[in-house]
Amino acid sequence: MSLDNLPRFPLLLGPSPLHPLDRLSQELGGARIWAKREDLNSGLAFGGNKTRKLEYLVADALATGADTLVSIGGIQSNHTRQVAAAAARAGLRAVLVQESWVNWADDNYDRVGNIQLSRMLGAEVRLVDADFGIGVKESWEKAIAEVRATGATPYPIPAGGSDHPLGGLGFASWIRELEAQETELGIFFDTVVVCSVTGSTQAGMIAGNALSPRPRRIIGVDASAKPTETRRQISRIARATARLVGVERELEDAEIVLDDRYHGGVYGVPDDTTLAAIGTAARLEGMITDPVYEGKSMAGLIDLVRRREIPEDSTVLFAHLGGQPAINGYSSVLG
Ligand code: 5PA
Repeated sequence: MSLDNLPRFPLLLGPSPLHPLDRLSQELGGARIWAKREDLNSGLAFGGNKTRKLEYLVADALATGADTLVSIGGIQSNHTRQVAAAAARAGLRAVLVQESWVNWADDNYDRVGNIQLSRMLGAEVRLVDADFGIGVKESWEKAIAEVRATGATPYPIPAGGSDHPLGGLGFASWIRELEAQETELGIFFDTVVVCSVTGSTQAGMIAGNALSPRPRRIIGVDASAKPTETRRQISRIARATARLVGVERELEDAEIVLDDRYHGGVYGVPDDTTLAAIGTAARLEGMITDPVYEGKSMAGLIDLVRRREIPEDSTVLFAHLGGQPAINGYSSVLG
């Protein structure tokens, strides 16, 4: 099997845009920094990294005769919002389990942002009281069984579309897409900084990188605050995806890099460093990052460039994976 002949249901508008972050680079005084924007990858409900993964999962759902996508996330899950949008586009139903993963006090937290959008997109949203975890959840298994009991055909999509045989494909192809853009622009990004929680975004990149004639450093920034679980999941998905796309060697542990210094202690809660990074990207670049994911990977990028852990002569790419709708549930600390 190779990346070229795996079926995809088209959800993207084309390659996601790339642009330099000149004022941020100048402020930090080291590496040249660019961004690749998954928040601008599609016309579907504000896009994001899951839209790219879902091209493969929705194709599989349609091929296997499923009629209902069943997925899971936190109340402000970006993933479930993108499942809702993809279901609408593909003419499928969506049942979304939204767990209380984050203990956040804004009184509109369960009405605005992602959850509002999922409801507008026609998904059936089920609120469940349960803690954060990237593993298989009982509430999700129950929802799958309930859909089946009604006579419908569920297509189970795990948290983040990650722990699924096709979950790593979207970002293995992202590396291909990036290589074509680099050739066109005459540039090479020696380092990519990417936020990781359920792991298949980074895992796909690692698998795609292993196929590449010119591999680069992929630095994951953990936002799960449970880095042991996230690292284990990245490693498993990267190895499975590598086999699926035809990498003919075992991946080495050194290819799986997850930095656990920037998660702020708790999933879904920004600390002062996260909020400062969000402010810096907004005020220098007009670029919005969210308090759950990209605010944390932006904090990582800023610190790694400042400390020269990403060297001065580097050209580094910030993978912006979306997530902005959640800011509406965080007005007590943002703006
Ligand atoms: C998410 C995930 P992975 O889960 O593939 O590691 O991606 C991390 C990530 N940035 C980074 C944004 C904006 C994300 O939404 N979000 C999850 C969700 O339910 O939204 C899967 C956790």
